[in-house]
Amino acid sequence: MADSSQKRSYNKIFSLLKEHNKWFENVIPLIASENIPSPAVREAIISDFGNRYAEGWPGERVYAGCIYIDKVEFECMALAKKLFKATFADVRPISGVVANLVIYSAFSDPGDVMLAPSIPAGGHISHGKKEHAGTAGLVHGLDIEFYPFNAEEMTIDVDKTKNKVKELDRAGRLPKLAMFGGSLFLFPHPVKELSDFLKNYDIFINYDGAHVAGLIAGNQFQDPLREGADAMTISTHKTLFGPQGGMILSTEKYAEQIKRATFPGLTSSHHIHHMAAKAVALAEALEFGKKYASQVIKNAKALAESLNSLGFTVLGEKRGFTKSHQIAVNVLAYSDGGKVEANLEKANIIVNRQLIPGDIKAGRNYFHPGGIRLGVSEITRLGMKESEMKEIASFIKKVVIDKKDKKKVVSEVKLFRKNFQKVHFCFDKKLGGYEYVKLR
Ligand code: DSN
Repeated sequence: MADSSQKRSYNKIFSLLKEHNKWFENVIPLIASENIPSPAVREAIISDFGNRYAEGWPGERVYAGCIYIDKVEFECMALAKKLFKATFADVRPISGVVANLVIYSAFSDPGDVMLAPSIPAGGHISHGKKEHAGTAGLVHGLDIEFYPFNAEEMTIDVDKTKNKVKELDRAGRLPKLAMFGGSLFLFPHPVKELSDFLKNYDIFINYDGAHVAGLIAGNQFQDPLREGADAMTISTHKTLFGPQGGMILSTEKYAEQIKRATFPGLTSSHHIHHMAAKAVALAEALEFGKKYASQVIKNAKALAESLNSLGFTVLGEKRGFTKSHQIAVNVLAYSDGGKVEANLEKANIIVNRQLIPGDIKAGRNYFHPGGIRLGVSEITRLGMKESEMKEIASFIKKVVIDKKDKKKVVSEVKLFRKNFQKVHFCFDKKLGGYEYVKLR
């Protein structure tokens, strides 16, 4: 029946989807873990691949119907290996968390110790302890030890880490895994400085490049696989501008363990439409990735410097604020990260609250942490450059410091966004970045 409650729900869902797209045409999207894919990536996502299973390795599937899927997956693996200069790529993990879980399952046992960054020091929830419901502790039973962190340098402390490993060894708790990388990630981690030391203890080194994969691909950050990491797990939708998903890069030496842990260990369907879209994004990254990553880093630095000059306390000042796509700001002078996030959202500026070093000791929690985290990946993909970063910093100041009327700021943001609707750094840009596609 045309006016049944289910038909009303059905219509409501589509109108909410459209409203969301419309809203995002008019916001400043500064979530560091997000990006906007190209129209080509969106086309791959809506293909029939999304309705199929392809369990196993291409060419050795345990499902029929995979003739074309296999061809695309071989292409995807070849592109991934070329982009990251890796001899092995597993493109099947459906997220960064699953990719990390593959590494835990392949190279450790429950009860083993893993070194990882704490969350206020940039660690991701998937590196976390059982008592915090972190994936490593809760799902795989790993016993997490945090790296000593230097808050002024905003990175892992090399000498203190060496001492900690020696102490853990003396206590009979030598780590099996060392996890670098994470979520709040302003500066490269000391992989080069620590890899020989860790390898002397037979510790498997994984680098979580979820956030910085696009910067690594564009040769604008560190190069973990050349610096001593045994494997690198990534997300395919942050600075690497593909569909939501994960991936693992490594060497042939570890291929069989990784393959088995991915399937049958941690995936059945590996979301084949996203695998195809990953291949498209990898091709785009090979063509445009260097220019994109270099503009991302210039934009992040420009935004950090503008915020600092307007009076904000931007972390990492001693090292020039950032060398990645991210900026972290201590907002305790104005309120807390949760309230600032909510106020900025009312002004159409979308950021994350962020736990920062010192928060836990001071009794602050994730709902009301001391900081916010900003990322410039998406606004760079929309074609913004350094001069736009100055304008964005001034919008943020109007809301957070000057407490201006947020509705007025919304109008200004809408005007500002008018010229930035297409996705750049891709082969085809016919469709607007947030243009709603109706298939019905
Ligand atoms: N929580 C997101 C991050 O910012 O890292 C994605 O996992």
